[in-house]
Amino acid sequence: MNRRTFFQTFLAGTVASRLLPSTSHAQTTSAPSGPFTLPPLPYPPNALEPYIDAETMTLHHGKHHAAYVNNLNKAIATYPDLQKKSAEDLLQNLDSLPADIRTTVRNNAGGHVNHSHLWKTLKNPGEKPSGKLAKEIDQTFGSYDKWKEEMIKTAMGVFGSGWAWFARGQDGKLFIKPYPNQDSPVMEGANLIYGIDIWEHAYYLKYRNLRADYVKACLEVSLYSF
Ligand code: MN3
Repeated sequence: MNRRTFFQTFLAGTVASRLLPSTSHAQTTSAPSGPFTLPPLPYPPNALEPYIDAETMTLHHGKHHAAYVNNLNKAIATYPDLQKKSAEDLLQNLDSLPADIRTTVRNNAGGHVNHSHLWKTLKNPGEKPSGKLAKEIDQTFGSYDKWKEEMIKTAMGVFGSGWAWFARGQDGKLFIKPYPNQDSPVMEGANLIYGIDIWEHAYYLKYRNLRADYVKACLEVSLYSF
């Protein structure tokens, strides 16, 4: 089954109804229903086993990511103008936001953007970069293995919760950098390519304190060639 067929089958299946926020739930919760919504996982939660376990995926997507979306909607509930903006737009213009919601938007729009990208880049089995990006990685980091080393070093160096991001800056150059909390390269106008989530919610159920094993596992289930 190729990825597309798989995705279609998955959407048609009962798993989808458990992952997609149901209308009845939206009606009974006090969280505003929009404008931001939780994107469905593009695969079943067990698709990345044994590297990333189904329970972690279910909680990470259905609880943690959902909370960022709900909290972002709540923060802008009384600001109709902000509801028309994209999450990326909000992150790139934090200084222009009302001071009382600035930090909440930074954390939750960041969480929404970072995770929306993360789900799309995970796939089992992982693929190595190909084409133009592979060449650029060789030119920028020396080789794919050196790039991998740099990702691992950056991910291991994050103190507390945060991310290791591989992204393309506004100047067109590739870079790898650590970000605290839910900060995102998007805040600097960069384009996300691939991130490793270093919050304990992303790995603690399966990996406990063994962050290095989790980071290596991420690199096994990652799709870079998009
Ligand atoms: Mn996370």
